[in-house]
Amino acid sequence: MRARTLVPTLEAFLESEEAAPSSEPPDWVHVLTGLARAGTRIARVVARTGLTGTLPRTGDRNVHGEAATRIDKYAHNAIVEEVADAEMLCSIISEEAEDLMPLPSGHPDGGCILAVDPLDGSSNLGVNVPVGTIFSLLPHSPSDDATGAGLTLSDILRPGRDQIAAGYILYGAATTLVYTSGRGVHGFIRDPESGEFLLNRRDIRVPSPSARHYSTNEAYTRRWDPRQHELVRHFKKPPPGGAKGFSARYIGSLVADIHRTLLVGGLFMYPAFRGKPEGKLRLMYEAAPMALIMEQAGGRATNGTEDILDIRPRDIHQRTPLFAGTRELVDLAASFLGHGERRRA
Ligand code: P6P
Repeated sequence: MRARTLVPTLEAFLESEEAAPSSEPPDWVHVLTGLARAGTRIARVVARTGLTGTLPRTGDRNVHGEAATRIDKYAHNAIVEEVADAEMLCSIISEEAEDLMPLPSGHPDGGCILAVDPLDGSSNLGVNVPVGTIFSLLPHSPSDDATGAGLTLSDILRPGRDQIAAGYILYGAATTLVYTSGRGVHGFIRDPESGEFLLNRRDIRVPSPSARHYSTNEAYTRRWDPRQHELVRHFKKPPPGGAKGFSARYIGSLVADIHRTLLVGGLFMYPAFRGKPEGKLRLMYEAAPMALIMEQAGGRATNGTEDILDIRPRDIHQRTPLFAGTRELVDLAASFLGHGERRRA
């Protein structure tokens, strides 16, 4: 029998990579392993969506007026249950909850806030398109009331550069967990036999030169700013000297589009446009975690001109335009959209 090469599980990797020698791993690791347990539960329900009818509308609407489905609620509840025991956690921001969710009173004094989109893109499940959970861990000063009720806005509304860790779980052909704690980006695949998340990509880097992909929903072309028009027209121009041109790639599921961009490069764009003056994507639990992943992998993420990680949120559900991917392509976008000099990719 071929010896199975021993690859570290998520827990073993965290213990060896995130803990100082001969000491306990930092408490946020318990939140991450809790998210992995929730991801396992969510993956099972996602895989059976077609059989169990978990997609129908619950009849209520989420905080943004979008029709919520049973599986969105399930994902939110699974995450809250699985991370609630983490000693480190003091409060949760969720796309599925209007306000900050303080943890049950008497919860041990936590050291971080979890901002999460429990199941981004769930409307795609009906046609079996990959969807995902996006998470961000932010610090908060332990002196505050541990139940989270006493948290101050300045504790919660922190720029993405303050994140302790961030990442996503992609429910696709394989269930993949990707995270960073500021020391590189690492990818794990869930082994259906053992149920363990096994390391399959250590220190992921956005390739350069990257795939010549641009990724955006061109149905909104009529509503774009003229500079956005010019940028996409630039991608469509035949390159000089017969060099390879750009291809369009757009799945319409943020975690899937970002995961492809992380692994092969390119430029993902969800710009602001007429009718969506701040774009569609959420800053704290979609753009900021993806921005930390991209920067840690050698890429970049902006709102078109300003780094996402430098933006201080005004409210927990604030939206932002997002341009993320290969550094030189994000810089190129900024040269079209900002006031910098025009550059050619
Ligand atoms: P559009 C899914 O609904 C989502 O929130 C993201 O996953 C995705 O990137 C975006 O919306 C797609 O939006 O307007 O292109 O359908």
